Amino acid sequence: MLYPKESETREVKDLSGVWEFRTESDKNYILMPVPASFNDITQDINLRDYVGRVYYKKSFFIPVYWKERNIFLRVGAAAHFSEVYVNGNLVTKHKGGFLPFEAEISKFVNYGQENIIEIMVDNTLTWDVLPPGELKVIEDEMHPKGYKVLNYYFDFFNYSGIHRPVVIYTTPKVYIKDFSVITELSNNSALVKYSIESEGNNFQVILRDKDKNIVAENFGKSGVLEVKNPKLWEPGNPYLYNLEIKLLEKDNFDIYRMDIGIRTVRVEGKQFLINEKPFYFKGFGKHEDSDIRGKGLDQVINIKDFNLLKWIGANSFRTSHYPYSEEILFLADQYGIAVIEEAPAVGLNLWNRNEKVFTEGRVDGKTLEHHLEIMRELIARDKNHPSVIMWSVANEAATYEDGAEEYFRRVIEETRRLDPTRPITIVENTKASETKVSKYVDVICVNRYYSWYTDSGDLSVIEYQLERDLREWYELYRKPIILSEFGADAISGFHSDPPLMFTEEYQQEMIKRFVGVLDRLDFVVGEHIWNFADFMTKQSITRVVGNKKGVFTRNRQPKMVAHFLKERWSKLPDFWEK
Ligand code: GCB
Repeated sequence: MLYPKESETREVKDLSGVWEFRTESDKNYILMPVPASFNDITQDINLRDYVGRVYYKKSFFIPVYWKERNIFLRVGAAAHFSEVYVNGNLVTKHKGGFLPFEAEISKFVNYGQENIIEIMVDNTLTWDVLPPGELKVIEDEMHPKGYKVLNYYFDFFNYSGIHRPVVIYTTPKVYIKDFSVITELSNNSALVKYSIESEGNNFQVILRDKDKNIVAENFGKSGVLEVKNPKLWEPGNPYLYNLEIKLLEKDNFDIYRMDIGIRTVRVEGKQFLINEKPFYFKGFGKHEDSDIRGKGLDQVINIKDFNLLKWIGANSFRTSHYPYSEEILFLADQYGIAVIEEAPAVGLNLWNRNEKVFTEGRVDGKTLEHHLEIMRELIARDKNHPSVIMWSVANEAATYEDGAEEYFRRVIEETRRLDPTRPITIVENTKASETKVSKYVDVICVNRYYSWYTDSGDLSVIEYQLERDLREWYELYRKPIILSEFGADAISGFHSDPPLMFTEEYQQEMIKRFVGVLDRLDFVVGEHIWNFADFMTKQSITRVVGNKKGVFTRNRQPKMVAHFLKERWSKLPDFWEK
């Protein structure tokens, strides 16, 4: 699925801005920004914690000359179920809150007149959407009749609404629907293999370097562009070429351009190779989360985040726990930050060994169908980003359950079929000997919180426990390992010596001890700290206005440990033979 971009043959009308908004039971509309989560915009606690349907509405105009074109309406993401109406006609529906969807609306619009778009968004979580949840009616003497709660088992607030831009764009009647590129290296040249999806037949494909010089050209619907002495894309040194695709048909002349990178990725033995060099992941699990905006796209925050990643010496992050916006991936391509892209499969775990998750009525065949569909949509959206170097199919699922094995075998097999070029991982928090799934993936990602959730407050256990644990993973699977989460809550401004939990000292000392172990283990190919910044969660007795494991505050200011990491990561190269 192509990102909507302007060219000589395409126009894009961005409907971002102020929309009218109401909840299902409310007759009156209020003003609501799009994109943004609706939760933190007003002073109304009922809206902050609202569960159910909401309606967004806006008017727009379509010029008469657009009659000659196809007109598409595209929603970047709306959490979690959506229906889109144009002038009262249902034009599309979508399930899942973190991927785009679109519909051709040419026959539903009034040319040269006002049009109305309405989007219904429902944030109720069920067991057949990812991430899952369930609306429970509580029937006991302590609660009034009909009292409901939305239960979910992931650790971030269920921000809701239209989170990414809504745009209208045009194409010629016959147009470039999609394309994909795969890059390969041989000696001093690179092969850029492309294929175009279109009803048209005559194409010209041109690859230009940064100075706009043509470096390769071809004419088929699919083909190979050969680049002599290619400049490669890699973390820290992200060279981008511009690919221009032209559909050369008289009445259907179409042009689409995208910056692409030439690079290879593969796993061999203990190593994660980018351009055949052993890469070491330094970075974070992140969130799309910021004050007031919630999960709404904000390029101010996004560019600040990339500047902070550069400042601290990070070279990668994981899109924990869902696909991030396309805008973020374009920035990752440009800043040279490698991305492990994760499916929104989080919360597939009830944290109670006596309660099965992979069972009929919870994570079952319907969930699997949706998960497979998500992998298709995700790969279709992001296959051409050089920054995306691995897929993560889930975070901390109950992979020790029997039902998890067949479920994830299917998800991983489908992911590999869709994209044989990128390694696949699943992020685990089980013991090495208990998971039934890690044998199917290429890279082992593990999350560990020694001295935090276990032996709370006792930093002295870290070295012993972590080393033993990681060695066991390597002995069993012989695959490269990334420590994909470790960290401690630290409330900015809380200090103590000796270090006590929740202080900046404790967070720093914990992270220091963890990375000390990683340095000794040659099969460990990366360290991702949990989390880049403090973020909002649902309210609970273990969360102090959200999760405070950020190395930066929610307002993107450094805590003590940020300086330690900056120092460490500036000395650790991106590529090295461990
Ligand atoms: C985890 C989860 C992450 C949580 C984190 C924590 O293992 O993957 O979503 O936020 O722990 O802080 O508890």
